[in-house]
Amino acid sequence: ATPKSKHGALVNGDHGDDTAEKPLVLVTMGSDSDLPVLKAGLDILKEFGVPYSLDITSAHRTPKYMMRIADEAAGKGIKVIIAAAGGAAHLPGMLSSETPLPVIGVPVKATHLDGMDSLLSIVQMPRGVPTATVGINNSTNAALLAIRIVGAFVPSYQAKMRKYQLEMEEAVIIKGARLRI
Ligand code: RP5
Repeated sequence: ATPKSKHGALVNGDHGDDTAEKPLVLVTMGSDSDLPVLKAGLDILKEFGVPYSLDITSAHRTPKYMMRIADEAAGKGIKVIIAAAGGAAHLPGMLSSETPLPVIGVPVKATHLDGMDSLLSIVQMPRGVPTATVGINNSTNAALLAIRIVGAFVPSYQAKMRKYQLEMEEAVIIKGARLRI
């Protein structure tokens, strides 16, 4: 079972002993119903070996806890926050208003508006409160962007990103070669 941090957040790579790495990325979401959308991104973070913590912080249901998490993240060594939310998706923007860290919002397709509501809620931030926004349900790109940000300061993560890009390129070229006549 994945252990819990001091605030109840789940931490990957944390085996409850002193060897556990401190999380560099905080992945949070408005509801546990967003978790399936985040799975692809969490798999990427695991693949790259980037330690992350996982939590639920709702802008509407747990506003005080959300603000506390935003206040404390940088001091805990977190470098990037990924925040997923659907519908009136205020979570990424509200976190961004309170933390100096980069925040990447993942718009979740959660209502009859097919994620357009979430996308517009996250992308249309007022000047001064930047919030990076990936495509609807695209937690893969949120994780890759977070790794690129961390990789700007950690050469080993940047090297893994370069390898990932080269492998992706090779895979497409091989597929094309199979189709070409
Ligand atoms: C948002 O409302 C959450 O991020 C979720 O995408 C959506 C629906 O939440 P639940 O009603 O499923 O908990 O706050």
